[in-house]
Amino acid sequence: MHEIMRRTATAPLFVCEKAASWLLKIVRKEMGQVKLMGLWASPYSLRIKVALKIKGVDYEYVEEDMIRNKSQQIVNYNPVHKKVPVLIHTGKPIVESVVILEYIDETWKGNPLLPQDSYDRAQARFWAKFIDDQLNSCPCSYACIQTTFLK
Ligand SMILES: N[C@@H](CCC(=O)N[C@@H](CS)C(=O)NCC(=O)O)C(=O)O
Repeated sequence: MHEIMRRTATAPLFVCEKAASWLLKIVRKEMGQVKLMGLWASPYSLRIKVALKIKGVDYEYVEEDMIRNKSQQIVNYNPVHKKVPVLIHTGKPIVESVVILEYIDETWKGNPLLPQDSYDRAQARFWAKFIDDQLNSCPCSYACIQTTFLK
């Protein structure tokens, strides 16, 4: 009896979960499969997460262990740098965070990431490059320090 009551109580949750995952599958199919391979503490990965959020793009996130167990997939998808983030859209990998941001902006037109005015765009690009230069010269987070120095 107890088991029947438990099942009855949790059935709506189960149905909701199934419906949500079914809807998610449809949305992903509409947008083309989007997958982000990243590292939780990577500011470069975070950039991509923010851009996808602004664009409202649904995606699958795969956390990579860049310190002890770099996956073969990362090496295959990014053979030049072997780094995250890697964005995979409809099976094709895009690497380098700024390149990925441009790809996202060109692929999903709504909510542009860059300003309309070309001078303002130049300013935004300047700051993006400035941040890149700072991050390159000063390892910015524990995980990045680890991936850089503790190999
Ligand atoms: N210029 C690259 C930098 C990416 C990068 O440095 N990623 C780090 C994590 S923060 C990484 O994957 N490191 C792994 C390694 O050096 O082996 C970008 O903008 O995507």
